[in-house]
Amino acid sequence: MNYHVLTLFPEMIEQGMGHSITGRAIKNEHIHLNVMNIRDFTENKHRKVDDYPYGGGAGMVMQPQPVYASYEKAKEIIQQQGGSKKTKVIYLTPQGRTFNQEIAKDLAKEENLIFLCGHYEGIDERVLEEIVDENISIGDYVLTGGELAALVMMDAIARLVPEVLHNDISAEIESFSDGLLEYPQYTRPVEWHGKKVPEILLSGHHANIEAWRKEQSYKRTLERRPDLLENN
Ligand code: 9D3
Repeated sequence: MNYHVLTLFPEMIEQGMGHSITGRAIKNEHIHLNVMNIRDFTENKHRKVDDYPYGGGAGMVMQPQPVYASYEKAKEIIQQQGGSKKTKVIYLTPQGRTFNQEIAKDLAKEENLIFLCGHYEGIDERVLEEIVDENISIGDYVLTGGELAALVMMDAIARLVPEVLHNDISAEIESFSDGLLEYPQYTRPVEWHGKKVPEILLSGHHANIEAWRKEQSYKRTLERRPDLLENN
């Protein structure tokens, strides 16, 4: 999996991807991360990336030239890396369809994902028409730009790349697909703040434990996320 990010805040992406499981996946070369600073592709001496909107209105609009030039550079790098055509350009925007696990699974099948992060009041529509395959939002709240949304998507997609998670955890992904929330977990000590670990978990009766956990999953889903049960 090769991630390419077109952004005005490259350090935000580099910092966000440098830790935990994604950081390790990049180090182990299971994931490649190529961050492009859109400002590096300007052709004016002040490195200006935005201008006033035609027709008037508040704020500034990102100009098409540096966005397109950074996209072309990303495509050039994809060619150099072997030139696979399995590439999607994703524009992070509040106007996109809402990201979810199903979209993550689909995008994990791609070889190259190019994330375009906007700022200001948006990006000139003409370059979006030429390069964007998918418009995606991460939810109905207002962020200051697309970078955190790109990080959320890259994190969710990375753990679906087979080499990224250890085999035991990937097996867990399969069983989680029953669509229920997880059962509660306990570890030592057996009593903490006067609260005891449920007796059944100490019993060694594996069938009973499994039944208890299934019941807990169901009760918890009913209580916290009843919307998940509506199609079951
Ligand atoms: C001030 C402009 N807003 C008019 C009401 C629209 C707007 C444009 C751009 C609001 C936020 C943003 C910046 N957000 C993103 O680029 C973004 C985002 C988000 O804000 N919420 C959820 N998902 C995403 S993906 C990219």
